[in-house]
Amino acid sequence: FARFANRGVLMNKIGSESVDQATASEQYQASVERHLSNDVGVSAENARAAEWQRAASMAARDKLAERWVKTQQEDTNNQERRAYYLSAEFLIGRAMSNALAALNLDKDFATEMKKVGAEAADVLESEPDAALGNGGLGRLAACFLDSLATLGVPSFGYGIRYEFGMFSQRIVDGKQIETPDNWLAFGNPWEFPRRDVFYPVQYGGWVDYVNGRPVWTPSERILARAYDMVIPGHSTERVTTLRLWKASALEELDLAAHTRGDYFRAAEARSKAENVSWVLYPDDSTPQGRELRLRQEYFFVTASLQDIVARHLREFGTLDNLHEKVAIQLNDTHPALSVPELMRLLMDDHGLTWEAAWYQVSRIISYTNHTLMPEAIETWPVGIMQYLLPRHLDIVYEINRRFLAEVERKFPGDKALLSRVSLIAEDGEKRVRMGNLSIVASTKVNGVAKLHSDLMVQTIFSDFAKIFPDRFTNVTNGVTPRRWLSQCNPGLAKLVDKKVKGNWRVELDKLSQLGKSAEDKAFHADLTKVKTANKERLAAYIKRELGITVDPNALFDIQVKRIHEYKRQLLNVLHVIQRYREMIANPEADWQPRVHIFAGKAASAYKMAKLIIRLIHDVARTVNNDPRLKDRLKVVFIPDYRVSVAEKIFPAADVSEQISTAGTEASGTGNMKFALNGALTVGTWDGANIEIAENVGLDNIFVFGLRTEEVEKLSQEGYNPRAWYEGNADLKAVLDMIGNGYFAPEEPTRYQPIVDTLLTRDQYFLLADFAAYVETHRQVDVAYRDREQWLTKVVRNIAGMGMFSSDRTIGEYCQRIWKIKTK
Ligand code: B1H
Repeated sequence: FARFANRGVLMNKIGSESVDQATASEQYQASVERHLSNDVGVSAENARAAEWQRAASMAARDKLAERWVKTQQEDTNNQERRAYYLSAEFLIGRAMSNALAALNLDKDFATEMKKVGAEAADVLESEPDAALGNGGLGRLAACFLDSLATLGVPSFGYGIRYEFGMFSQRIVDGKQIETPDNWLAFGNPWEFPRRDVFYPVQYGGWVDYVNGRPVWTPSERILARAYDMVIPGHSTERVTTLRLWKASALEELDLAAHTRGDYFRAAEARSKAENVSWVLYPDDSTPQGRELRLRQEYFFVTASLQDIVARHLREFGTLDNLHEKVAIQLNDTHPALSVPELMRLLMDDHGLTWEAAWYQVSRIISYTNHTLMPEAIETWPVGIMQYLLPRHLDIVYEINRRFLAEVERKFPGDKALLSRVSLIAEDGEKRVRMGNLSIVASTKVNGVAKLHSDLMVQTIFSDFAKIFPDRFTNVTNGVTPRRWLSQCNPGLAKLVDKKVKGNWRVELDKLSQLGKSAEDKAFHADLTKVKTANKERLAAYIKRELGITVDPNALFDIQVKRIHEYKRQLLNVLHVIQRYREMIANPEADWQPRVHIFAGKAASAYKMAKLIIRLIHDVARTVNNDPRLKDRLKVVFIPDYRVSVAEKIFPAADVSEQISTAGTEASGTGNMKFALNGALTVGTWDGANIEIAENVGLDNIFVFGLRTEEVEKLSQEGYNPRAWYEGNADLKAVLDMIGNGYFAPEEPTRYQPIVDTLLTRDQYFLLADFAAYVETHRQVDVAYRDREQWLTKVVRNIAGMGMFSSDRTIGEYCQRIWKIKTK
């Protein structure tokens, strides 16, 4: 202690920030060592990387806890409106590097660790990812928390503490194998279990009307227990809270059963209850799976709303002003049960009338739509709702009755309209439409990129746009520049620091200053050095993971995202095969060496996506081992794509593949991470690609393919993929190779299903876009060879990415949707 006290005096005397900094780092290191001994229980001499990691995160957590207490106190005192972000997914990834950066301890960490004989990189690598999400939607929620904290917005994230997150992906003989993600196996040093914060969650039973008042008698009751994670802000001491709910039984043990010797029964209630928060998205192809998913959605919705109401009552003692102090954002429809649940809480538990409750609910809730794909729009069979949530179904019916009456008044006699906008789908099995429910109750409904928001009101929600013209808006997605530039690409961040005045990490617009260096040769040389180092780092990872050697001087062309037909990884493969054909036909030509990198997971029940993964592996095997190519073409599938792997991939890309069929990708956020890290986009006129193009300039992006209207027109006219196949000899040859078993001689029919769907249906217009795509890649090769020109484009990309910070996005939510002031 004396050591620090002296430092303090010294610091005050000379007032030097660097001494202050050194002190902070030394104090932190001392705390790490204390935790190592007191909490982890090992000596510094014997500690392994994972043990240092635990100690280091506990020490960081201590520091964050101080900020947390302060933030909570400020928010309680200030009584400002809070934003509550409800999401079934938060794809956080690792927390350590981000925490160190927020605490300004990141720069000395490696040096301090070295002193005790530990390698900082190994310590950081030993942290498991918190993978409580599937993909873009979940990662967006995580970026939003980072920005909420950084902007100092009074806020909470609410979700589920899944015991098992997104499955781990292993590849065996080219096939995806899913294994459980036991991320909590060694405990989670970042979380604060709040043992005194829990709420009942009830399911089933029936509803009686006693003197006209509904009384729900549930048949099952479990508990939701709060586990908090602190989310640090950057360049501020403000933090936000991610509160995740874990399911538990009311009584851990049926003692009577145990005494009878019925141990199975004794533990049954517990395991049944805990099942609710056990795994992220149980496979929804089975009825049991779907019911569990509905249980999960209600579980985190009711716990979060009860918590919000309890906090408000503690702070204000009345619910009259709830709508002035609470803004709730629904991240897609997964938390849409918030609508009937908040009505139920206000009416049944707190005695408000229907009108008073609705007045509040419709001012509190807003909804973000993330997809136009019909199969991803949630509906729940009325039967399951009746059985699990009878009171909520009653409320949904009453909302619907009143809403349809209002529509009938505005548009008299339009029966078709009524049936289209009804909250209940009546064609076939009756189902509750969660999107319609969310819209009817929302203050604002937003899409996630300009095109997506436009299509949303022109297509799936056009009736609602007529009924509620002022309700719909756009808030284009963004990503946090802390994780996705500063932390994942320290080399580039350092260059940006040299060129850009001001704190670009929290004011990303400042990147535009790079524009003046777009043609600066010395800057180009620095950028090349950084990119090459990042490619070497990824090449080493590929070597370690897969044993494949790739040349860091080759062009790295990368497509990473969930495997989905609409995202068209297959189109990418068709181009690779076409290139392969051209190269073996003319092996002496001066081919641009390329590495085509893929990564992504397929949903476990999605057969076609899994077959695409297998095809990528079979093409890789063929291409990578063909001596005629002399290593100038490599294909790599990096397994188990996740946030921590993404952090190694984005900084190493030369070309970013964003090739969804126009009109299908709501926004994309990987596209932003690539461009921010100096990759040029090959992309369709879709999602946020369009706004990226507008911001970096059309000369600095490779746009190809059919536009949304053209896709629509082609489809109206009757799209015949076979005609495109017959009409393009290259395309025909490529598809024939796949169909004839060229890539799977041991089982020539393996890819027949792929060729069949492409020739008979081709729902996503791959064949129509093939020629333009191949031609665009020829242009990419030419452009890449002109190094100065290419690097100018790279600079213009980075310089143009200022608006894609999630700080800008959250600023817009605050201003236009939540009505919350930001500094
Ligand atoms: C997005 C989802 C999604 N849109 C259902 N919809 C899910 C739908 O497990 N489920 O049931 C999970 C996720 N995810 C993505 O959201 C869009 O496809 C991206 O284009 C967009 O960038 C991202 C964030 O807005």
